[in-house]
Amino acid sequence: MTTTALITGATSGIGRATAELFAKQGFNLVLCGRRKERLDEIKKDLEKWTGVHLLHFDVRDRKAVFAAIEGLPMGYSQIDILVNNAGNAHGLDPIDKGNPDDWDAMLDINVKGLLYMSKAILPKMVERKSGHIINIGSIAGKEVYPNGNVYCASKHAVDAINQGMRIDLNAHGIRVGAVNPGLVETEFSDVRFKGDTERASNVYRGYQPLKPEDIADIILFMVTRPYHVNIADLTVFPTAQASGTIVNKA
Ligand code: NDP
Ligand code: 8X3
Repeated sequence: MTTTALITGATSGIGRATAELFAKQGFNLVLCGRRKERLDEIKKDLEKWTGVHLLHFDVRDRKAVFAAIEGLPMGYSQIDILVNNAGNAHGLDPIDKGNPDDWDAMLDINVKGLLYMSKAILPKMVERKSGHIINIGSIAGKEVYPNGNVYCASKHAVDAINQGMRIDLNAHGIRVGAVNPGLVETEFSDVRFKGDTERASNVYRGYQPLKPEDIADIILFMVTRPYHVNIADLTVFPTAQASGTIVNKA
């Protein structure tokens, strides 16, 4: 039977690269994001390989999340793989100068959005006693770096939720694992620095950052292991990076 995968945040970066790789693998896809035109473009592009169903909502909107999952059409309603990827950093400020709107965005999207998606999809996985959840964490969920405060808190929460899910879903035979990337060149820094493209591209200068395709490869590897193999937690850096704060730049 065809595998169906749902990817949140499929309109750019890691989510988009994963969608493309999964499509080439022949997985049936449910792709989510807020930017509808991007989703339409991606569907057009990937339909040469596989079936694609689009869901257009903000993961912060709990009702919209549940309505979208309940309304999945035949052929897309059995989600075998959930990639909880949607998320971003908003700002990079010392805690006393941080903007509470940025804090709300990071906690609501990166933590609560991930929970809503999982809650909406889990009942059928539990019923079938099978499924695979991949949570996209970060090195920011393993270490705290200067001015990272609330983004790091949101990704530490993802780390805890990943562990908690694995424990609670163990009895149901559901695989749960996290990928925790270091620096990946995507739209991440454009969002973090609110469209300051010069500051954003500086993050990736002077060394070779990871590409979103590098993370997609790892996600594909995780979901294509035999069912008795669950990669629980995986941290990946560009070779030039040694920790959240140590990057060997030219
Ligand atoms: P991008 O900014 O390129 O992609 C983020 C994706 O998340 C977009 O598709 C965006 O879609 C979606 N998204 C953001 N907010 C919402 C929302 N409220 N509702 C629905 N979808 C949303 O960044 P990345 O690909 O880098 O980020 C993907 C994940 O990887 C994130 O969880 C990030 O924290 C994590 N990560 C990134 C690293 C990096 O260095 N780039 C390193 C470690 C982890 P749209 O705007 O269309 O809604
Ligand atoms: C994204 C990587 O180092 O900007 O999670 O936090 S970092």
